[in-house]
Amino acid sequence: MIGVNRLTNFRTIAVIGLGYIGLPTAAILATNGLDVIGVDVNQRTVDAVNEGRVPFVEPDLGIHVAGAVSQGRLKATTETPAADAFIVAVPTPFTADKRADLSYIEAAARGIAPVLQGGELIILESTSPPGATRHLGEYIVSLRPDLSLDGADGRPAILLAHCPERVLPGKVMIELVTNDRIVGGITRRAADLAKDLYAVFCQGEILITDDVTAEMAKLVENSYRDVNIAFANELSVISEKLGINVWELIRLANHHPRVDILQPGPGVGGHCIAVDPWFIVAAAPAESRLIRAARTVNDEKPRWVLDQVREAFGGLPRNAEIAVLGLAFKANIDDLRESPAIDIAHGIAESMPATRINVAEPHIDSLPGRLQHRDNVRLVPLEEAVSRSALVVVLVDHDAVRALPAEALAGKLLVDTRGVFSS
Ligand code: SAJ
Repeated sequence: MIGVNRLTNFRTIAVIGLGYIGLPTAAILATNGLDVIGVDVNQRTVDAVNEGRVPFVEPDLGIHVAGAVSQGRLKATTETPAADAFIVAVPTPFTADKRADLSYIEAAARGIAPVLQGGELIILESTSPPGATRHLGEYIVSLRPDLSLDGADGRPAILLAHCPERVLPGKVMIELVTNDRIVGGITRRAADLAKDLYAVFCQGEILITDDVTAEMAKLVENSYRDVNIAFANELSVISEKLGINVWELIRLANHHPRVDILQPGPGVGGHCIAVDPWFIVAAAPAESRLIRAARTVNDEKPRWVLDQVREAFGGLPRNAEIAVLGLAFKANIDDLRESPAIDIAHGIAESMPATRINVAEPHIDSLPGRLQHRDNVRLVPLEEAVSRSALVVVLVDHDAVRALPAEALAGKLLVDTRGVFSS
């Protein structure tokens, strides 16, 4: 039970969801001396963690997980155990009408509710629409009417807080420690306790606010980035029309002391930036005009890239092959979620069924479902993809792609959505 000082407050932490955020958080809490039980519905994930392995690519995470497991501080299970604090880090996908799907959060709540005694801290880390933390708390209390969110009617309180994760995939183990953290409590006591827990490993500032402001802060950060990427993507389309090099244009404009334009790409992918702005749009549809427009600009970019590819291919012999470099949603990771590169590769394969498409993605062993069943698509090593093909489409600026020698590309047509060879 929750006591007075930090070390006795939190002996056992349950982390619900051992994905890209939950597992790093579990590992870092464990390597900082807490007993952590990771919970996941996927038995293979649970088995991997118990063997000290990480079922996805994230630099430096492996060493943390292996160390925590070998010290006996980190265990994984499919059943939610009793704990002093619970960190919920499950997906919040969006529905067909672009609203947040809270079903994973509710499933986590159904696991937590039976093991509560009152006094536990429950932190929602999943990126959430405004009101989700309160919804989680009220949902748990509806399952456990003997508890409350504020000690009302003498019922023991459970302490609900939202602490959005803001780490960058690929740099998670560094940013978990160094980023500032926002902690929004349904009550001040919940926020204070959550701050204590994050202080175990977070060296950044831990900033306290209410639950809805914390939820919005996370959504606003990603929308800010989305709007700025949309600006860069729009510039790339305008530059193409004007016959100028967008990377040179941005590089020059960024010499101004108050201008810092981001980089265009094939579109915006990942589970965060392509999704979170919609949660704001859903909460305030009439008012979110710029946020919605940015989403539309970024969502339309893959279609524009596909048109570029088809135009470039038009001038080649009919038996020419196409290389597609990269499928991940950004450089040096294996995450294919919401990846515009997959949409583009799929669009190329579908619209040119007689053309062999040589996909190179150094971070995966087999093609994802949407590309697997297309007869004209093959996953091949990078060098082979380039050497076989007359048209090279760069979709991800992986280090391995950047390292390709200029001679390998000599004489080939290039659609370079990342400016790897064109900037
Ligand atoms: N992208 C561009 N041009 C750029 C920057 C990014 O096209 O100049 C594209 C990327 O290729 C990728 C997408 O945008 O497809 C998103 O990549 P990202 O690196 O901007 O962000 P994520 O999705 O990996 O992580 C973001 C981060 N949010 C912010 O930087 C505000 C991270 O800090 C969050 O923790 C994460 O979302 C999250 O989980 O919400």
